[in-house]
Amino acid sequence: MQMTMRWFGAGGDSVTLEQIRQVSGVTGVVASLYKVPVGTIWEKAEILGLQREVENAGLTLAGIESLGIHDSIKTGSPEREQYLDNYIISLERLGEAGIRLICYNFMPVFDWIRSDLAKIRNDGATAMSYEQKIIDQSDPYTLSASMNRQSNGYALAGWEPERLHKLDELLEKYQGIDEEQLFANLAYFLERIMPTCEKYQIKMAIHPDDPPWSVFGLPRIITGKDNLLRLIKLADRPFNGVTLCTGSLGSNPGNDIPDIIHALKGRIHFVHVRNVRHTAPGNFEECAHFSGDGSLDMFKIMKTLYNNGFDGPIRPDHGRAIWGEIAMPGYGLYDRALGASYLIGLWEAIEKIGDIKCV
Ligand code: DNO
Repeated sequence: MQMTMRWFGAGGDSVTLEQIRQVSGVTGVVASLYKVPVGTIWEKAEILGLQREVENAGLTLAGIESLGIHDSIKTGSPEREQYLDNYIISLERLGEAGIRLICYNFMPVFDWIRSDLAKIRNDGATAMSYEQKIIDQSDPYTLSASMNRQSNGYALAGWEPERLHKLDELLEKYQGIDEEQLFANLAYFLERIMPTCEKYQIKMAIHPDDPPWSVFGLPRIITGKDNLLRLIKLADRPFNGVTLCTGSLGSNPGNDIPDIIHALKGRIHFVHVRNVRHTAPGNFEECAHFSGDGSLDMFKIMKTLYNNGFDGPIRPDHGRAIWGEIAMPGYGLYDRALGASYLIGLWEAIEKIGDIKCV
């Protein structure tokens, strides 16, 4: 297991690589070329520049989060061939640079969705939360404006204003795309990229939909065990895998995370670990990582990963905003560093306990 943190790049993040380097046990970051619009071919020099910057700080670039998928690929429109070619060229360049892990998602239009990016908690910290009623009373335009207003001035990954200013056009493209069609388009994408992934040994790790249910009538398919198994079968090859995001999947209380880990054995290539608290059906609040603060059993999750032989990169996921830190919502240094330390502690204990059967 390699403990990593997400880094949004110099100028795009309040957290520096030097700070990440000082979180004990963290040896790598996952990052992206955030300024490159989704669909554009990645320049080799920029990939190498990012890698050099990370390595100069004493860390490794453990993977790319994310290499975004253009909406034409998700909707299966005729321009997708061009965008698939672009994606493959970017993959080849990443592969040549030694990158072996790509996190991506197949969510239509929006990435992760929250109704509140700074809900005040009992401990005085703030955290992101989701209330279905607020979303139902909203619309994609109001929500997108509200998310960006609450971003503390940072560009939120997946909510790029330049992409969302064409929201009408984008939503229009998804007319008539249902879950079956989205699965078919995902299958086509995987079929096209798998030979390149195999050539360069690049593990593709799809991120679950967050939250894992349909929002604004748009289809969402990476939602739980059955659909994850279906995704695996779309291209039943080792490089077609999953980012197990405990918080995204776990916001649906019906998703049993340890059971999903067992079911996906060998196909979990990357893990985002965070806890989440279920507050009412369809509602949840983000919280501190440790089990006592939320609804998930973090020990059991880590133990199940260990038992199933997981040995890839893990990262703490969204944290609370604590100690007065102003950062991109969910991505401050302090609570994620606490989260990383907690997860490293769990892992050390699990490794030392070895085979004692407690889960
Ligand atoms: C949110 C993240 C997601 C994730 C993408 C992967 O904080 O977990 O934005 O990076 O969905 O493509």
